[in-house]
Amino acid sequence: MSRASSIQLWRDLVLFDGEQTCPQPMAVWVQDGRIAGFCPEAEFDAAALSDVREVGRGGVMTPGLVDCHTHLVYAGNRAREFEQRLEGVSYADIARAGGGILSTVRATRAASEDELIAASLPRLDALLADGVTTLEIKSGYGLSLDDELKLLRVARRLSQLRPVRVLTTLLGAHALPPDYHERADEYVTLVCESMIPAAAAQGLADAVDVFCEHIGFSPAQCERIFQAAQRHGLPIKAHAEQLSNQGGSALTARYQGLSADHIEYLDEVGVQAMAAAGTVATLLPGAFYTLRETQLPPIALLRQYGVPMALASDANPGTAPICFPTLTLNLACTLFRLTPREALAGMTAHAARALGRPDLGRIAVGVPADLCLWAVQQPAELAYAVQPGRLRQRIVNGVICHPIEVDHHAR
Ligand code: DI6
Ligand code: FE
Repeated sequence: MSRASSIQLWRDLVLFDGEQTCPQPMAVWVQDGRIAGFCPEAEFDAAALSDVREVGRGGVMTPGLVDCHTHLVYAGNRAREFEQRLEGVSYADIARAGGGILSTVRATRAASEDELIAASLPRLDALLADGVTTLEIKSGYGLSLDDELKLLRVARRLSQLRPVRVLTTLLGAHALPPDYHERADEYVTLVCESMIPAAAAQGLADAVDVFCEHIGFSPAQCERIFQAAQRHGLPIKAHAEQLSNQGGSALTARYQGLSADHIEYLDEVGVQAMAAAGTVATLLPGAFYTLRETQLPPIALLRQYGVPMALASDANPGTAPICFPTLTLNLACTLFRLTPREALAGMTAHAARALGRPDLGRIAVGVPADLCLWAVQQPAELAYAVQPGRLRQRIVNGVICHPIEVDHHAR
């Protein structure tokens, strides 16, 4: 472990700062868990720093990856549903028949906190092994007060078991539980008057999310939830325009939402609303891929209006059983035609912004030193090749958590 007050130094790096790649080789140094400085290698003056330890040389350095949309905590799996979809049954039909999200709810309600930790840790470890230093974890497979709080507690506990930052999101309005059949408004009241107040009072949620969709909750129901969240001081976000255009993204923007996520069916009016509010567009190509969706998110409009695009795994048992962040970079480029630079910014600086943490996901003096060192020669390779095992170091708060012998020939 590299700790202590001495300065840790990385030299001769190809540096991606969260927005772009620096044109010349760079040196970066870290002190007390924060980025203390960086400059072109050619201008680096070792004599100007005392008590310096070189801990890496060569390779590509990026901010630690930020996965800003995951449903990582759940029990069971949905391989049978995967087979059904291969036989031609649609995701929406499976959901209407009580499968889909609700089948994971049944398994998750039956699981203890320890069982959920055991089920979730391998997924978390897969994300960390591919460079994640911050992730969001949603509830949403409990759908009762006690079970939703249980999932949020498990998410918080995961952050104590591994060196990673976890932000938690209450997604009580993920699906209507069977006990509230045809009583959706009453369920929304439970979310607003029990779940949100309890999660806020116990410090278990950093944000509130909704599934605004014809198989989820209506815009009017989502709006009640946004208002309740804001009364309790919690920022909001939404699963919006995933399967149809409900105007959920514009609604999210009206409540200064952190992000609108999925957005395949987003229209220009929604894009304009997001641009005006500063709401981030979170793209989830893993779900698009798994569902074999054909409606592309409006990437050209998002670029035109300058809406920041974040990129996330959506790791979940139904629509994105994918815990491989650099594959997500590849999917964004291959399926959505993002540039590798946009994809990387989407999983660093823009994802951090989607979590309300603009201090993360970038390389700047004074920000927390969450970094990755990769055994590749150019940042674009991370999106280009689908290949595990390229992470050399993962640094969280200045601590090297994933130490592999530094390869001086990495670049
Ligand atoms: N949209 C999604 O893609 C996930 N949740 C949501 O609202 C899917 C969750 C699942 O199928 O378990
Ligand atoms: Fe999701």
